Amino acid sequence: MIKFLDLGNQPLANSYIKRVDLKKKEKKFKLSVTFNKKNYLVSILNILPKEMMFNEKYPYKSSESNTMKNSFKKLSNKIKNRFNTENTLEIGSNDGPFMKNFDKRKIVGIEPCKNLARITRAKGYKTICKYWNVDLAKKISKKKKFKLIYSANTLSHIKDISSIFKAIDVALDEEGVLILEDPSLLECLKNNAYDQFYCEHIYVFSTIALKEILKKYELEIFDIENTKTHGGSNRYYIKKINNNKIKINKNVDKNLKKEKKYGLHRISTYKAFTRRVKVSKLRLTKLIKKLINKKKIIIGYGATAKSCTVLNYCKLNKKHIKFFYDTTSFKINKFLPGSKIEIKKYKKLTLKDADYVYLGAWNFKNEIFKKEKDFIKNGGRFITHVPSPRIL
Ligand code: JHZ
Repeated sequence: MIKFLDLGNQPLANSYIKRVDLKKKEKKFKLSVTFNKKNYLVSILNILPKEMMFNEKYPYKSSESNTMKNSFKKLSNKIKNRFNTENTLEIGSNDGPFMKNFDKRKIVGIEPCKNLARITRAKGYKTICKYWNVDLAKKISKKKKFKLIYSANTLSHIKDISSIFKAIDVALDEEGVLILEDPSLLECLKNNAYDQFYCEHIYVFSTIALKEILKKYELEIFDIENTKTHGGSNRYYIKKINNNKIKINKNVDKNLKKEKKYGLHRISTYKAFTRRVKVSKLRLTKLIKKLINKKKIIIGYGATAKSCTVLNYCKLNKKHIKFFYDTTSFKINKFLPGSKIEIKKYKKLTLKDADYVYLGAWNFKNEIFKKEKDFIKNGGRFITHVPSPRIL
């Protein structure tokens, strides 16, 4: 494993601080990113225990953005037409934006965060509040294996890859389909989106790495969609190698070639990314400090896990960004980890007192711009660091 990026001492990305705890010492860890020359896997170096991150206080809800709700709805319709969804499993069901498009009798969710599992259970969806592993897979598939297993933005959060895929092998029907959706390493590098790395994102997958890993578990990718969600993701359609009924789509090879052409199999590509990340840090801090010197008011939009990496790596705090707006109830009236910038409840029109708005949720730029067209019309401007720091 070769370490190529050092993002400094970072707090836990989703550990928003209560006002009464502001003076308490925060847990921090060294965030650095590595490349494995053998299997091309990119992962963070210091991996925290899962219980520290995914527990009954987990603040992130996928349903907070219309973009994600729409994406899950569109995908559900598509896969219902293409595959057998009579017996579906979702690993990491969060607050249910995927599940809710399915018949309650035909889908089971796995969600280790109690506060989230409670939400889907209350809506009548069977939700198992446990971490995904082989024992759990055996238990739930004893009578009937799953025809479809779906998991979005979850597998990149689980350290033990071998246990993930062994468990999937146990639970998946011989003719079943596994669909995985996670941020694309290629897009992350192209966009200089170093904020895709934080404690929860243990891996950012490429197709070339995933292909190598899957081979070990007798699984293979038969189709790929490049989606726009979360700043550019890949949706991998996977089957058991022995299932010859499904043909491999040409776009699998196309994606592999595209990634190789960019150099995702070479350490030099990652070293070049690191150089760009350092420049990005310098430019963002310069831009923000220049605006502050001109007495401009900057606030933040979307107190994301990604923002935690940017704010702490660039050493930005409330002197630079006055506060953040967010719609998530668990985050409101708390403070961002490390930078200790306050998070306020978003209300329509509240942007009008700011000159500039830093896009913490840059991945939802289109949705946010549509919502804030009056702010833009009246001269308000957004700041982003993706793909390079600038005023939009
Ligand atoms: P968003 C989380 O990362 C954590 P984050 C996790 N590790 C992961 O992988 C991804 O999600 C999928 C707010 N918002 O999705 C809601 C508004 O306030 O970019 C959210 O707090 N107004 C599981 O946190 C945040 O922004 C809006 O109009 O980086 C978005 O967070 C919109 C659209 C969002 O994920």
